[in-house]
Parts: sequence; structure tokens; C-alpha cells
Amino acid sequence: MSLNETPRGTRLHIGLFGKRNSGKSSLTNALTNQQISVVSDVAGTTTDPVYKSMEIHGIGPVVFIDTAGFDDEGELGNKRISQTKNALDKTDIALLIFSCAPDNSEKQWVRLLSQQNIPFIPVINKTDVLENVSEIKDEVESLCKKDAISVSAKTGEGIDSLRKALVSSVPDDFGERTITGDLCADGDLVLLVMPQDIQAPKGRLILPQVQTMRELLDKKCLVMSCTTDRLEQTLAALSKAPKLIITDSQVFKTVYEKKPEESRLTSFSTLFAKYKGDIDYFVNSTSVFESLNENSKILIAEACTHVPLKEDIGREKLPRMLKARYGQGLHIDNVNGQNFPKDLTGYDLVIQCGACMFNRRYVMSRVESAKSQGVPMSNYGVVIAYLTGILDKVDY
Ligand SMILES: Nc1nc2c(ncn2[C@@H]2O[C@H](COP(=O)(O)OP(=O)(O)OP(=O)(O)O)[C@@H](O)[C@H]2O)c(=O)[nH]1
Ligand SMILES: [Mg+2]
Repeated sequence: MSLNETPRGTRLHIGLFGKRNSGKSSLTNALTNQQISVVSDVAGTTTDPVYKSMEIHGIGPVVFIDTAGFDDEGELGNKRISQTKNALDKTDIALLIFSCAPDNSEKQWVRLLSQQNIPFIPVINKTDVLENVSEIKDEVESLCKKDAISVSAKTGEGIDSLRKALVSSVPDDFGERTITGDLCADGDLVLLVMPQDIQAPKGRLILPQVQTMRELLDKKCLVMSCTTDRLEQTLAALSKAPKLIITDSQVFKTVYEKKPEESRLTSFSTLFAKYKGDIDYFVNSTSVFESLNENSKILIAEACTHVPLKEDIGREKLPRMLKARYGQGLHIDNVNGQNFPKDLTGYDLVIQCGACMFNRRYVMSRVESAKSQGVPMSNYGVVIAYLTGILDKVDY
């Protein structure tokens, strides 16, 4: 599945993890009531993570992620485990599947889940054929220090209880975050400045614009939108100044100069920086700009995997702005999609895109990685605002 098809946004991501043949794919199929994943008694059937989105009554939209067994072996096996760990970085709730008594590999995963603060439910599968279910359950519960759910993916027994357990494990604050936060409320006039430039997909709006509009409509705001070249005409057509203007960050400075004084101003990517990531870390990290020089090394991470177009922000605009400031020798690496180096220590700064294609948990796992390595990390919108001297004027 390409990243463009990967379910995203505030969907709760439920990852299934366990050893090979424990029944992860069978359980994914049982939980979704569909034959999504290939099932077989050959250990190592699932290789790349398989994503399936659906609705669960009591939770709403979710994504199940079926993964390769974490006890895989050999060179290819290690690559699969690395993909499985990548899926863990996106997981909001994990199902840890056992089909026999736990051993070291499960002990290691219980540690991993706890270290990453991922809520998980231990699941004992294959209860239709296991002879010593209660002994295994005792061992699993003492390892995980919580109740396990017994199921059979084959007969369907226990699947309903597992769905109920999932509903009650959803973190309290999940899905509470909104894109526009308290910047606007019911009845406020909100103007969206959205240049439909060469990077905009033909005949469509980009995802951050769509999601923001939908949220504003749900909030009962009065939503108006225009392209940058029609900003003045639009403002003139309104009977009062917008409460809030949300602009594409590339034209932030232009909009700032033309906006009515009383209108608050923010950018789509700053809003998404807060929605998807750690806005305070992103803003504080801009202090590194004071100490960068031509020998510095910057990593630019883009979530999308589109073929870079002319005037691409990550590959052209940002590098041009940065090189104009620090010199042409400035070293900039670009990564796309899920390619994000584990070792960030060689970098002086990481700049992440708005990440509309990623879930919050995945962006936060990158932030945690940067923080733990002492590497500053920011985001497109925040950096552009800083470099154009208006970061202190952006509301978020
Ligand atoms: N009897 C019984 N067999 C099951 C159950 N769940 C899975 N199986 C069987 O166990 C084998 C492995 O199932 P999979 O769902 O492919 O296991 P997996 O964990 O996805 O395996 P990998 O993709 O290889 O890591 C298959 O032969 C399944 O039919 C169950 O609840 N009861
Ligand atoms: Mg499988």
C-alpha cells in the first residue's frame, strides 16, 4: 500500500503484534469481518504491515495494522521486524497476541510497549485448540500486569469481548484535539487564503485545507476562502474583518502585510504542527537558527511521496531560503514518506512537513526520537514564519 492510501488523520490506529503464526492476520480478519490479510500456517506469511480502515461502534473510525511476526529471523526477517517497529510508531493501541506461553520475545515487546507508553491489550488466541488456556492466561497476565482476553479467531469466540476491551482502552484524550483549537468559535468569520499553485493536485484541495474547512463548518464558523491574489477584493467584500485568517505558510508575509489589524493570523502548517506534533518544541527549536552556519547539517522530512514538483517547499523553497541565509555549502538532506533516520545525531536541525498524511502518534514518535538525541526539530510552517521574521506574529 502506498502512503497516499494509508489511512490517516485522527483515526485510532490499532496495531496487532505477536510472534509468527500467533494468528495476527486471522484476528485482523475476524475483527474487521473481512478477508483482508493472507492467513496460512507458514510462519512469516505477513511481510509488510497491512492497513485496514473501518468503523468500530463506540470508537468511530479506526485503522487496524496487521504486522509481520516480531520473532522473525535472518536478514529479511530483520527487515520485516524493522517494518513492524515502524508500525509500532503509529500505534495508538496495541493488541499483543499470544498463542502459547510467553517467552523472551514477548517480554521484550512488553518492555517496548511500556517504554513508548502505548496502551495494549494482551490477547490469547487459538483457545479452541489450546489445552492449557488458564495456565497460559496466568503467565501472560503476570507478565503484562493486566487482564488478558481469550479468543479464537477461528470460531469467533471472544471477539466481541475483545472489541469491547478495545472501546474501553481508548485513551481519554484521543480525538479531543482540534485543528483550530480555541482560535475561533461558533459564528466567527474565518478567511482561508489558499493559493492553488502548481503543487495543488488538479481539481482537488489539499488535505489540510479540506480537514480545516470541515472542522470550521462543524464548529459553525462562517467560512470564506480565496486565493492570495484576491485577498484584497475578498476583504473589501466582507462587512467586517475576519476573526481569524488561516493562510498557506508560503504567502504568510504577504497576508500579514495586507490583513486587517484586528484579524488573528495563523497558517495551515502551524495549526497542523500543533495538531499533529509538539508545537512548543517546534517553536523553541528555532533558536538553533542563531548558531547555524554554512557547515551545519539539516534534515528535511516530507510525509508525502509525490514526485517533487517545481517550487516544492521541502526540496526547493526551504533549501533556497536556508542557503540564502547560511551559504550555499549548507548541507541539506531530504527524506520522504516513512524514511526517517533512527540516528539523528549528525543533524543540527530536523524540519518536518505539516504531516497531514501521518497520525499524531507517528509525528510524536519522531519528536521523541529527536528530543532523546538532543536534536532540535521544527516544522515547515514554523520555520518559514521564523525565516520571514513573523513567527512572533503567528497565532496558534
Ligand atoms: N485453531 C485455530 N487456528 C488458528 C487460529 N487463529 C489462527 N489460526 C491458524 O494459525 C495459522 C497462522 O495464522 P495467521 O493468522 O496467518 O498468523 P500470523 O500471526 O498472521 O502469522 P504470520 O503472518 O506468519 O506472522 C493459520 O493456519 C491459521 O489458520 C485460531 O483461533 N484457532
Ligand atoms: Mg500474518
